[in-house]
Amino acid sequence: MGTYEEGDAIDARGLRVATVVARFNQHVTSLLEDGAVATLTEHGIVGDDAPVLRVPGAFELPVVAKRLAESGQWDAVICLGAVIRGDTPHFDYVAGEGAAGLTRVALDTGVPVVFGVLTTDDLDQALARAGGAEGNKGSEAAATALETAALLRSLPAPKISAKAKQC
Ligand code: INI
Repeated sequence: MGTYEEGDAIDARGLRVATVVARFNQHVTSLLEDGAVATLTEHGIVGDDAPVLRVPGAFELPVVAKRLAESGQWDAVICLGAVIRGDTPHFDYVAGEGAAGLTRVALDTGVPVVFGVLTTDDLDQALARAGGAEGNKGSEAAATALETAALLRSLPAPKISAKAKQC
């Protein structure tokens, strides 16, 4: 069974991973996108196996992630965004509902939906996490997507769906 320790090579062969990027705060999210694409490419996931789609803001990530996850075509969906408190009177709604929506999509569909959304107090903190002093959270989100998808692939297929169980 494919459980990984930090630093282990991930067996990403054959995985197909879609990335959705919020355009809001694009000067930050484009850096997250660069990190995610670089990590996917390092693992050989490129071209039609690694499309990048864009949405207006982080609030729109869940609905697009849901459509992708429900298509059955993707082993994981990476969602990237930047919600910055300083500029955002409705920070809590955008960040909170975005996170809740992505969690729901992952649990409803069984497809890993990775939360690569920065939620910071200011632009400097966001830039530090988008390829600056704190690393690149887009790259980390891609590694998380690959590891989780590879683990799920190694586990037995579900026999009962979450929805059927509730009935
Ligand atoms: N969207 C973001 O991704 N980041 C933000 O910081 C942000 N701010 O500041 O408001 C933001 N707002 C837009 C939001 O995601 C939706 O696109 C909009 O509310 C329309 O639904």
